Amino acid sequence: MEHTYNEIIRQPLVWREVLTQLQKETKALVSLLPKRGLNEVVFAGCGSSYNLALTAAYFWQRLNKERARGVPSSEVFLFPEGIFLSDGNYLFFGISRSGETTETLRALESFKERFGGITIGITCQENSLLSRSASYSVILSSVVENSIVMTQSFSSMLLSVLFLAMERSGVSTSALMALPDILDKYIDRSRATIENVAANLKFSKFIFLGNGPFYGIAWEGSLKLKEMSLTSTETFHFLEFRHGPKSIVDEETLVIALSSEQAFDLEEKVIQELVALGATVLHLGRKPVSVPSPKIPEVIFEEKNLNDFLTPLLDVVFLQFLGYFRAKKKGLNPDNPKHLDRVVIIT
Ligand code: F1P
Repeated sequence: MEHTYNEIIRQPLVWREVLTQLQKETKALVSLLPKRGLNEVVFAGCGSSYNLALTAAYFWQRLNKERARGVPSSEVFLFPEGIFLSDGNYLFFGISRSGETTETLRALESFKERFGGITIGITCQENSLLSRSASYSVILSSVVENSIVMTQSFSSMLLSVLFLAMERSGVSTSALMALPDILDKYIDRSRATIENVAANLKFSKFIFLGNGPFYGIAWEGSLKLKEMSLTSTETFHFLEFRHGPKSIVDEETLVIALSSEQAFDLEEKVIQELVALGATVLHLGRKPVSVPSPKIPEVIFEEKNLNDFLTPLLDVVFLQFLGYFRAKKKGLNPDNPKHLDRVVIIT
């Protein structure tokens, strides 16, 4: 079995280790942050870590009622005026599995030079440049990834940011503790649904839809499918897809719809509309669509205690499976994506 497969499937185990670490570390870290007065919290990363930043920012703002945004690391030093005001009080998160990606390191350094504010590194690599340059770091050394594509590192670093955001807001983190067991159960139950969809090579167009916290996850699913199975993909908010892009929908279109609880009714309408136009819709969410169809294969997390903070973490694992199984079906090696390096270093 490839590294990638093992790394996807080991996520329940790794999450347990990560959660044990976070229970020990996050209280102290959160107590070091300014209690109030922040103008904005900025999450920066590249590739998967940028997708993570998008969802992280949603989590943070929603839980802490502090402005937060996710940005590509390069924008921080190339077009900073689009992100920062000259006199703001910012908290900066640099997210990087390797802790060595040049753009994220430059972003952190340029932020420090300009604002001198607190920086937090979220990484899986001990002693990395990121962990040494940030004011504080969460270093997830139990996440060991041999694969080029990010799988358990993505979900574990996102879990860490969610844990920190909850801890700061005073919301109990106990619901997070149940996640590894829930994931275990649904991997057994629903992996085959994804494998079947991935095996259907009639699909030539792949559209990922997600709103709010699911938007970054939709981008991550899109990236996983691209990286592992060399597939062209597109990503939209649900309702945005109606404003033009839906003209490309046909029988060869697979839509991957990540529904939320907050906007389920409208999201479901989009799903039904796209099926009527000929698409097959792989639906991941908490609630099945009201009119089931063979053209809507579903992975439904029926567990009571889930919500729009927790479901995105489960969704992403099944999107990783989609990339993996499609790569296998196409005879590609998911461990070794074309043209990709594990870390992008700019010299
Ligand atoms: C991020 C990243 C990966 C991508 C590729 C290159 O690295 O862009 O998302 O799959 O392998 O690196 P990092 O900064 O999180 O280490």
